[in-house]
Amino acid sequence: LSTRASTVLQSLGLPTSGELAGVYDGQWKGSGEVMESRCPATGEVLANVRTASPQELHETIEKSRAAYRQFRNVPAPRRGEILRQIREELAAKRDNLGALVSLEMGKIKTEGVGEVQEFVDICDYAVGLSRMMNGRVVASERPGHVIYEVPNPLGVVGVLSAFNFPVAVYGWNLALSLAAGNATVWKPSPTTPLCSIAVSKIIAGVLERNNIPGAVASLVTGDKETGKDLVKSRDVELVSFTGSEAVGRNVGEKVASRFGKVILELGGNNASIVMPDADLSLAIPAVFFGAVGTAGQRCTSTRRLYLHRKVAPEVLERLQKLYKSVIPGDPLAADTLLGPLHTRSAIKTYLTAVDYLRSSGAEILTGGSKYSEEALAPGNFVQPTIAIPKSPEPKDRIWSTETFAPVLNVAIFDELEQAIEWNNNVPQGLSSSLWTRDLRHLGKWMGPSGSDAGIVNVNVGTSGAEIGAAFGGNKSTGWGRESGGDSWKQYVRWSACTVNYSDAAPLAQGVNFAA
Ligand code: UN1
Repeated sequence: LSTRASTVLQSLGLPTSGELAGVYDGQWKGSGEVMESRCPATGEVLANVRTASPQELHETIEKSRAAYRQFRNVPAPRRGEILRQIREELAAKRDNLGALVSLEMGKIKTEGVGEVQEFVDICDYAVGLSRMMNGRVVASERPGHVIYEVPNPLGVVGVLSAFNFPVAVYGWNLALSLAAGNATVWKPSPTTPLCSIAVSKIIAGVLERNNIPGAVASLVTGDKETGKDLVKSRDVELVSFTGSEAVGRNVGEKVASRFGKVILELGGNNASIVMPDADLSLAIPAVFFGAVGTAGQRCTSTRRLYLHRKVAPEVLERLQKLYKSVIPGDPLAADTLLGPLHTRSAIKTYLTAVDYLRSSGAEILTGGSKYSEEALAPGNFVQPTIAIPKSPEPKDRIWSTETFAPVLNVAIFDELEQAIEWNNNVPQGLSSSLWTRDLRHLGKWMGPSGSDAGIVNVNVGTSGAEIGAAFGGNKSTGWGRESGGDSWKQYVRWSACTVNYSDAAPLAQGVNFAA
């Protein structure tokens, strides 16, 4: 292993040779296939991970069920105290974990560290929540009666997370699920097993010290089949899935067919709209971060840019300057702004998208190919690209499909209504952003005829949401909500409890059933 990689692994107590156990249910194991973790910047194999056999997955779910039956009786504030300890451990290892995210996923260090911070933040949120998961007292129409709406723990939560946020998205789910009194089984992306092992080790240590069964936070690394089996299991009450629309459709159908609960976080295809009255010194850097940050591999990445005709030339000129200043390279190096795409095959996705742009008559303003520097050749580096497609028509696949790479498509508009229509006329509905200082535009944008996305920002880019609000998208993004807001309410089972304190037993709605 290179010194670069072994320093990161050692800082987290991960072995630098041999095979790692990729399954945890109170004990570390893994007798399924061996999976490679590969560094997207160098191509180096970072680790070989022993994944879950079908039998081990089955046993893990059983152990998590048993753990849930015990854990649901632990008082919620006590569960919060465990989350507080997890938070402390994560914060203490924030830098090292952030570096591991960079090493294995490929995002630059500040974003890797930011992702761990996001987990810390949601832990803080869930600690508070553990004393605030309040039900309701409802007025009864009957004398001497009262109705309580009571949230109780739900059961086992299956979390299937994606490569692009290998730590934070699990964090959102774990924190709420644990506060709610559930057990989770985590199936991470097959290409980021090290992040999941490092995080699970931290959590396991805290659970152990608190005499809580480790299967409250189980881990099953594996491939598609492992994911499918987890999704199918009737012993998993809630499946939280982050990933592509195609897989998400399958997951949704499978879970619905067994009457399970599901949270879907699928593709985004997010637009920024710049009005002529916008403060361009704020808008331009934000679009730059939204489109180029994480090498365009956030669900929330800016993929469409709608510019008012009056500001289009200036915005494009200034944006291109920023694009030209991008330094690609080792995501762990301090001055790097652009890391690699996560997988080799993503290069092909990128090149196919650019080819289609060219062949359909788009103008490529900047970027449009792989980097030719020899030093970058072992990694999956592609140039951030700005294109002006020939037609602004949202139905064209250029506008209607999500390409998980740094490609920004631009169109020019004259009226806000036109831009909002373009913003909305795609299948996805995750994030959207309007740049304006005019209150009237803001009202339109946030109101009934405004953006139909789940995230509707003003003078804030499409990506980089805080944890406090519910995160998620509408339409083909799957309508899921995670993280803050009311998301926690999905991780509990609600009971409507009508209690009669009186000496009579009247029926509701005045029904008379006397013999
Ligand atoms: C994702 O891309 O799957 O809003 C999650 C953001 C991050 C989370 C992104 N807080 O960009």
